[in-house]
Amino acid sequence: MISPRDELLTQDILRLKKEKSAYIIAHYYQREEVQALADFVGDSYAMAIAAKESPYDVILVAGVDFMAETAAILCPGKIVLTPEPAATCPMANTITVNDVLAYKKKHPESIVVCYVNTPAEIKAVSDVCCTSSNAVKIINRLPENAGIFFIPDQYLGSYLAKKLGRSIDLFSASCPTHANIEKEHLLRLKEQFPHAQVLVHPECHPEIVDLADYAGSTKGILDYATQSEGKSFIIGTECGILYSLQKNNPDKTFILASEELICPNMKSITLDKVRYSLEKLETRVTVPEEIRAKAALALERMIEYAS
Ligand code: CIZ
Ligand code: SF4
Repeated sequence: MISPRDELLTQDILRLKKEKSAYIIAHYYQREEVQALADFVGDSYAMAIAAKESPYDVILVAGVDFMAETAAILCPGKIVLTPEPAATCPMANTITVNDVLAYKKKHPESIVVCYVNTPAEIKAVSDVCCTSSNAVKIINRLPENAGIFFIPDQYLGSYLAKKLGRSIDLFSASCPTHANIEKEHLLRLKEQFPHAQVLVHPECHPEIVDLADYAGSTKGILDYATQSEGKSFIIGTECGILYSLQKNNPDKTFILASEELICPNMKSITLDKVRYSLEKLETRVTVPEEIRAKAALALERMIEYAS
């Protein structure tokens, strides 16, 4: 339910959006009131395509920094705004350019596949990007005998290695939010709701993925729940997804696999900050041209392989 104050803020934002000819793109993990006013809500892959294809000159990205950076990389002529420049992804920030260069020196023939949850300078030293919704497709496009270094999410990487039956070198990072699902708690929920299907994100620990009926990206979870004959689902990803799940499936029941599936960085974007950002056209997200051009190659390759 949206509060009266949020309703006023929403009206202000919609007015400013028109005035500034701006387009608002939000991630599924955003607060409900932010998703509700966005022009487009999606996962990071769909957000990147929406930014690239948007005819608007001003794009406000309601998501963490790598999502706004991706829009800036793909849309060099446009003004890309973030309502909260400090909103970042702790997992994305664990890997350094030196980590990647050191690996490449040791394994010059290997292909570096970079999860979109990375800063621009990491994309710039990678061969191809992927998101959780297209990672299988991307890796299947690589030569069968190629060595692969998947960065930085070790759990998504090991999920892909298992699913595709190929050996993949991994980095050691993982998502602190998805780590909040406890196996014992999930087992209790499964007992309590025996008819519920368990749908989880592959950023979860493998022992959680092993207990699931389905593992996939946010978009994958959304599509699975929408198409399923099932009536109840235990959801193992960030709580913001409940908004779209419930909106698309008003008659189905969704139970979070943990009360702590909250990404504080995603939630740091509020309606007040969105309004300020549009009013002042701040904070603008830019990427130095030398890095942008190289990172764009890895992102464009992802788009080509995924389409
Ligand atoms: O790729 C994304 O948008 C994230 C962070 C999750 C997902 O699976 O969609
Ligand atoms: Fe990063 Fe995890 Fe938050 Fe996604 S949910 S932005 S991976 S910390």
